Amino acid sequence: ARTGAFAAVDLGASSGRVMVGRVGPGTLALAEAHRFPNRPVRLPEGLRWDVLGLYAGVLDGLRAAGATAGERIASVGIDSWAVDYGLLDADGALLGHPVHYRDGRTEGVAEKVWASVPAAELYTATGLQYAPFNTLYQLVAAQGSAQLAAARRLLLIPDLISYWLTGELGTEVTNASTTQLIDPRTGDWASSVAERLGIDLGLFPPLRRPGDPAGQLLPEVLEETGLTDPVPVTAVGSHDTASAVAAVPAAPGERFAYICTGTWSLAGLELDAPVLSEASRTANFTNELGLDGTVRYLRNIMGLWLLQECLRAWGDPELGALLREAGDAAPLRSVVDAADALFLAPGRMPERIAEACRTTGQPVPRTRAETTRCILDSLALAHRRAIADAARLADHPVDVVHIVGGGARNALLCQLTADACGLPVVAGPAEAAALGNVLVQARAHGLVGDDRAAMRELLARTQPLTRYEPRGDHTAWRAAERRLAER
Ligand code: ADP
Ligand code: LRH
Repeated sequence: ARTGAFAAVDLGASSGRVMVGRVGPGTLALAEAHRFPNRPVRLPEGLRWDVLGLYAGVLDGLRAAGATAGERIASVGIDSWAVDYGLLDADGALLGHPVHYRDGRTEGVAEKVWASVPAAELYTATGLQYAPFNTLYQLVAAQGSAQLAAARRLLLIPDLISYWLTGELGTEVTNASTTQLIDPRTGDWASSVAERLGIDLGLFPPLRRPGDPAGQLLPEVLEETGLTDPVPVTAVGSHDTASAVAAVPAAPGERFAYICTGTWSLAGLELDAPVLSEASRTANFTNELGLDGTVRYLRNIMGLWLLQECLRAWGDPELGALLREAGDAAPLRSVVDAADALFLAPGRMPERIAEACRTTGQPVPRTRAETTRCILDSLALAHRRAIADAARLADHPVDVVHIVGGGARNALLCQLTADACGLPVVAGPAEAAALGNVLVQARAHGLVGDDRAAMRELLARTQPLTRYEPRGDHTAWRAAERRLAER
């Protein structure tokens, strides 16, 4: 039987990795070839991504992937976090360092944008919730800068990596849908919005879709990685969350919600059409594009960022021990709004969480374990609210919650989410984005069928999953929810 080895480059906000997926009839196995930290750099002009460091990690990873596979790499796919981009000059060279979405440059930009295109109109035209880091606001913030004036091309991060690997230009559509410049009803550019805001859509290369061919590794890349010519690059759901949702191991016919938990928690539903109602807008739900014309209807929740930043402030203590202590700490003592953009910027996270507890009249966490418990309770509560709201706004009942991404490894978070939602949670795979990336490549190369449900069944059969049943007293979560709502 035919099998193939596919390399998935998956760049998360906290780490990058290159994984090798071996796919054949009834088999799907994933191995990590290389993992490297993703550490943003604070320059005098602001917070930037170390994109050259990441690209070096990609090249090292592709070399390791060749060794891990022990056979020819059939194709490479690239996904990363959303919204950010690099600009190319007229020679095709990168201009400066891509700006980090947590940089403060978009402060106050929204009001300016809404004066030209009212927020409600923007929502119907693009389906995106308001977030200060959406590419649209970043581009308006950059207007008048020397860099944007010199730019001839704009490449979203995975498209930039793809360009360096192949020399070919394209804009993958699932990630483009996070720019707030795509109409989710057509999957095409929202030209009138762009025009009214003075955003030049001509900067974006033509759209491509998951499964489209995206070039071949350049000779210098083959030399750097030791891979054997030819190695095609295949467009995947290049937004990491699109790839992760594609790899939710739902059973056929299951009415599921998903939570992609890593640096962020993205909690919501897979739908056939966007929900663009005013109620949906005010509830801050987004309609991003997924595989095969699906809509990822979800809310952004701050996610494990809250914990990552505390760990950084505490000098990186061992996570396992801290989670065990947090498990023994008093439940629901204090909660914060984990969907609040208040927590977006880096720095002073334990203090900011303490402040949020104090200003809402709740006990301030005294120890690291209590702070960690506060974060995990707050995330579980935000998960509960997002899933209940999504189900109501999309009129789409939910019987089971799938948790994928790094947070699926956090048993306490999974159990608390089951408790808060009052629903069973199926946790795993933790490397969902890489698996979705691999499966879309394998599908384009004829190794798995077209059917998304069949892809999910393959995942459910081959990937280790853990089930958490909801425990105990529901009223405590309802009370905590009310406590937050009242403030
Ligand atoms: P991203 O793709 O956004 O960089 P990941 O999906 O890799 O994020 O998830 C990273 C997070 O997963 C970490 O911040 C950590 O909280 C959590 N995590 C990873 N491994 C473990 C583990 N063994 N136990 C508990 N949590 C874990
Ligand atoms: C998660 C993610 C998320 C976006 C955020 C900027 O990695 O792609 O879906 O909202 O990064």
